[in-house]
Amino acid sequence: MVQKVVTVVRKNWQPILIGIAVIYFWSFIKGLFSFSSEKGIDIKMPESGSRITASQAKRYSDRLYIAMKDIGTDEEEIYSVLFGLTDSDFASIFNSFGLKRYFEGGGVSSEGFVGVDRDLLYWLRSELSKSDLDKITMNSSITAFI
Ligand SMILES: [Ca+2]
Repeated sequence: MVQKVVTVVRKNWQPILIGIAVIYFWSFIKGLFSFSSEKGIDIKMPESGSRITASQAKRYSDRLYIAMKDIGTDEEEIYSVLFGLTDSDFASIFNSFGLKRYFEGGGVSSEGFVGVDRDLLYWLRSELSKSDLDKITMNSSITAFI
């Protein structure tokens, strides 16, 4: 039996190797590309009591997006937006941000079919380290990162 398997493998090592390579390649491609059908969940946070107007929320969410969308992260810019805010204030920014496509592989925004639409919390958690998030918690009354 074992002898037979060894003989079959010996005779067919090329197609077996190709088969394994195809499976590896496919799982790699699948991990790399998440198609637009795999959307994040668009949940709104409760804004009641927010001190931030809709247009301010838009400006703040744009600033956060610009601070995160390229390779690396502009932590200082994120701090300058979020420090001093409350949960309700943050909710206004979160809701204004909506879903933006994020490519985990490079920590960057994505215009094409690569990446997955993610909300602001996902973006911030991906872009910032635990100590960055703790810093925001300590310098604001935002509880989303606790
Ligand atoms: Ca980034």
